[in-house]
Amino acid sequence: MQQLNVVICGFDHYENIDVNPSYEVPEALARDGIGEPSDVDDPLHDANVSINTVALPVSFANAWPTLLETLDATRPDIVIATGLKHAAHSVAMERCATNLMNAARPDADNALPRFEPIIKDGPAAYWTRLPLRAIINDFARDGIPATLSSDAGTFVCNSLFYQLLHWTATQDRVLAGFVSFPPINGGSRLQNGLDLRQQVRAGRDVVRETIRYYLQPSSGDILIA
Ligand code: PCA
Repeated sequence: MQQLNVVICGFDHYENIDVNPSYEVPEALARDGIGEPSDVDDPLHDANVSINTVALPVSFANAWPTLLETLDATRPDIVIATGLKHAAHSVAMERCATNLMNAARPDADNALPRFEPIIKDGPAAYWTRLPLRAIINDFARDGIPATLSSDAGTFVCNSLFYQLLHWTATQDRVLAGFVSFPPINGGSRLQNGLDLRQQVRAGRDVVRETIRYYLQPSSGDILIA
């Protein structure tokens, strides 16, 4: 049985959103777990999974240091970062993070960076190594509306994701990704969105597929940074 440590982070308070899926989904997964293996051949049988969560400030300066504290304390094998996309109608799996901050509104510290790199002289972008194809297939099976997204914008979500992948590139064997959730529908005037159960299910699919891929990578070098 292999011990696998998973960190799932979200944002603690976001504008005037009452129930933030990027806070609720990590909490639900830590509380309720990721479910049973699906059949006898499922690699999930071989994993003893522990999940840690952390809620981050919507701050260019402080989101990443707060996550890094948890990473240093828990030494995870898998890191799933999450955020909220107001205008989204589906769960978006982010494919890459770009080295750009360009805020249209101030963050929690009133910072408003315009066309600035996140890491001076850093690569233009980093690709995630999450098994996006398998995840999207699971979403289809579970009836979860989903998209592949080419970036998480230019606000704090993208900045956090870029710094996470920059850090991941220095680690031996860590898989990291970013999930953008739509608003939770039902309780507000927002027309777009998905109910919380669907979003928790999406989060569970992401973690389950990433663990499977971690244990049985489909290509020999895929986890080598
Ligand atoms: N969404 C914002 C920051 C925090 C969040 O959940 C963004 O799109 O960058």
